Amino acid sequence: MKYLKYLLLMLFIVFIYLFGISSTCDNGPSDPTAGLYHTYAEIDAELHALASSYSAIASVTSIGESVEQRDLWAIKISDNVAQDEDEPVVVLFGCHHAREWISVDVPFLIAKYLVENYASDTLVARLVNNSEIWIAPMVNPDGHQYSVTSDRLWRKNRRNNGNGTFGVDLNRNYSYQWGGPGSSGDTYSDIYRGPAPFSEPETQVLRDFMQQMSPKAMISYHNFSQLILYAWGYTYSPAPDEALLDSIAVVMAHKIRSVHGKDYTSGQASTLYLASGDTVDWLYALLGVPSYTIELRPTSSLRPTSSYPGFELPESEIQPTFEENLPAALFLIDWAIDQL
Ligand code: 0X9
Ligand code: CA
Ligand code: ZN
Repeated sequence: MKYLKYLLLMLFIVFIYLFGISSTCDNGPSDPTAGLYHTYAEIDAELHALASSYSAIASVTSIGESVEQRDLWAIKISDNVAQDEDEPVVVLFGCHHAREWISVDVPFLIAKYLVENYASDTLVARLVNNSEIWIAPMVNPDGHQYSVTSDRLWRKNRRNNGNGTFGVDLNRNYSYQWGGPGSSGDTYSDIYRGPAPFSEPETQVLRDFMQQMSPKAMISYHNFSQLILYAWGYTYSPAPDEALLDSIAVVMAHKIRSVHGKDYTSGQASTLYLASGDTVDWLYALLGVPSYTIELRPTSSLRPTSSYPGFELPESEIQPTFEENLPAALFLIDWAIDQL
């Protein structure tokens, strides 16, 4: 009878041990799931898996770290991928805004499509052979993780503002026209611009990356509203290259519509609303190259309801949203190659 106490103690220890192990497995609190959408851990693993399966044309690099020291992963896709060749660079970004989960999956699926179809598709091969395509599908990993684990509608990064509020809007933190209309100096605001231009490690990383790469074209994916937006966003005045920016946007909209019939409206960003310090204005001011914010599904005419919420695009729409955006991205890469 006196051994029963020890037996129960042993069982208790075994139970605690097993419980501890199960909580570190998939879907435990340390490894959350976003259903069919990709989490940070899944993007990390899958980008590395693509690069190891297709090492001749794909490599993964950490271009820098977030506030909470997560890597900002980018996959480079090109022939002779280990070499920095004299080929036009095209950059695709996803997830400046944490809750915009589809903006992660679309550029990720484009990367996957390019490497998996290189051997069989002559168009893909020509584009990959003649350009250097850099795709960073999750540039706000801390915010995204927070959106998955704690607050689905989180938008900003996870900067501790020091007054009980968190987060800077990365798409208001770029230096060009920083502090202008459509941004806020209030730390609690969802469009808080940060204490200074490029105050955030994420935007510093993206600034340094784009300065080093000198891309010939760029797309930054967001959602929602189905729009293709170009500079300027900080003013209603037209950009010097408005005609070129618009003509490329019109072709991309046409290509998108041809896949599943979805209408993406092209136009100057300020026609949506004025916003200062965004990615597109900064890159266009720096290099004058075609740069776009693509706002993915859903359309804004369907007001969010419990059955069709704006940022929470149903999982069944991940694949079609990728499919319709693929030819638009391929067109922009092709355009960049033609500029040589
Ligand atoms: O407000 C933004 O940063 C973007 N929309 S979102 O709903 N994804 O947050 C739009 C940025 C477009 N740029 C300007 N209007 N300046
Ligand atoms: Ca190359
Ligand atoms: Zn956004």
